[in-house]
Amino acid sequence: MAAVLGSSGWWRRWWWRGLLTRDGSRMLLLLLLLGSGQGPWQVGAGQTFEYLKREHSLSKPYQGVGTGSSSLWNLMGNAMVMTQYVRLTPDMQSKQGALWNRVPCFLRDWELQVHFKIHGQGKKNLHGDGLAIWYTKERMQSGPVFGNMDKFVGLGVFVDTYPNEEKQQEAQKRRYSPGVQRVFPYISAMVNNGSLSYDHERDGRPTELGGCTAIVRNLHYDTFLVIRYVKRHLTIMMDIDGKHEWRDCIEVPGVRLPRGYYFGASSITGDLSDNHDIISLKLFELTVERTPEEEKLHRDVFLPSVDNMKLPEMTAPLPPLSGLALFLIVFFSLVFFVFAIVIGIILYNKWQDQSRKRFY
Ligand SMILES: [Ca+2]
Repeated sequence: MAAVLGSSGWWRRWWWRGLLTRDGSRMLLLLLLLGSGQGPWQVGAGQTFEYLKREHSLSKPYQGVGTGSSSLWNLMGNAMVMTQYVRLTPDMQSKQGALWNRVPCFLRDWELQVHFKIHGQGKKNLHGDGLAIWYTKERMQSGPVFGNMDKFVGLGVFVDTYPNEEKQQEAQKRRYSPGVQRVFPYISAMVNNGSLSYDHERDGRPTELGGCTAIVRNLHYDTFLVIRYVKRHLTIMMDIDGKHEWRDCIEVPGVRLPRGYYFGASSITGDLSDNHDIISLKLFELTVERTPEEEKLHRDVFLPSVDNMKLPEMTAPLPPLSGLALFLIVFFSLVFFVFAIVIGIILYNKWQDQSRKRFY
């Protein structure tokens, strides 16, 4: 058993997942019965199947990474492909880099497993700034939010290694009220419809959906993050203690994300720096059953939003006009126009008649 489960990363991940499911023993039995090969695998209490989607995944030896239009993944800025990882930024000041999937994702329910490593020379709080994982409408747009554009449209998950807000408070000799301070490195999530700015000076506090402390720097074991999106439920978990267990970080129901967005990862360094490496990104399609009511509720959306959370400036666009509505508007406009011309002609003739009478 140990030989089977321990030999490849794939099995290990499944083994860990098995430990986490409520029905772990059943999962293990299933693994042993099915032997090796690709999914689908049944997870949990018989509701979910998973399939690895190669077109949205990245792993060694990174053959599909490059600049060409045939590449599955494109690099930006200072990002570099090495043999064991894709380095978003090196441990040097003022660098930024990104990695973007070229294929839009049209899955309704998915899970992204991120194997990453953040390490560098900097001692406590003298390193930065962290990395971000994206599921957004736009791709390959460099900017100030961990190397990506501000006012993005979609989901951003940030592994923030530098406490900007805390450092400012310290400089102003102010203290946090208890329960407000966040311990860094810190993972947080943000959903944006393109109207919100990420507040870098406050580490995204005004717009965060949730977050947790994640001590992830300079570790000698592998660190993972998983972003799961199932039935509009966003769950973020991490495996950063070297214990091969997923630990809860963020859970938000009612997250509406459109389909057809792109997965990406980005990072930035400023005065402080770190190596920000992506070792693998594995996207799984989750096949879940929906009741007819859920089917109705989970219809496609055109803009990202979060239920019961009034984010400032969040405004939905007017629904696009249907063909019939457009036809009726044009038709009645024309009728009105013709009617106005006819009235105009009649009035003009009457006025002419009257002025002629005045002459006689
Ligand atoms: Ca920060």
